[in-house]
Amino acid sequence: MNLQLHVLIDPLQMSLESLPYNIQQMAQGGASVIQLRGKSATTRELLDYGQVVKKLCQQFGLTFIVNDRVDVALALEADGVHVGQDDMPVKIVRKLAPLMHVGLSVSSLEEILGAKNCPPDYFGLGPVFATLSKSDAGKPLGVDQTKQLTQVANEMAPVVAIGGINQNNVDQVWRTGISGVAVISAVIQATDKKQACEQLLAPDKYHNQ
Ligand code: TZP
Repeated sequence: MNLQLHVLIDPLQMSLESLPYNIQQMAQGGASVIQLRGKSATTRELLDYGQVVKKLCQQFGLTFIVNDRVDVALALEADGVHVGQDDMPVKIVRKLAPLMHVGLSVSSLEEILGAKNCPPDYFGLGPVFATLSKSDAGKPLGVDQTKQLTQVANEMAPVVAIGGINQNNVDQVWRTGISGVAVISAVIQATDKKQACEQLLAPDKYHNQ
């Protein structure tokens, strides 16, 4: 699974009509994973919207992951599901969805070590920086702590960094040993989503200009 760039999309932030163009642009810019994260969407909304997202991911060669909702991931036959510390434990997700990629959010050493018995396929580690996109994201780890925690987590599974990552700070994040970055605002709020993705993947190219 190519972990390099996850874009989290919410039906509230991206209209159904804009999905074909936006997902194509993100794929062309190097995004590798689309994660459907509709915290305030109804189950029906998630299914209807997710079905369209899944088709587009297949069309453009992207991995399709559903946040939190194992039932929705199964119903949509998604490629994977991403769970948090308060969601269904990885061990039970594996039982219910043995073929799915499973991501697990972690934000401390304790949470990383807690995954030892049943590691996910990748960790989502953060928030690296302060973020307005998740009200309960907790205190930012900063780059140094992200690097230390990534070293430990990498023994179990590759790490995708998340939280406040944008085109101006991503180069420091890439130097922490992570395998990918996950963003909301840095791509969703950009008018040119292809360029926004490119800049997250090749920071030096743009910073040196
Ligand atoms: N988990 C930790 S931080 C975060 C999530 C879902 C939000 C990331 O959004 P942004 O806009 O890229 O900071």
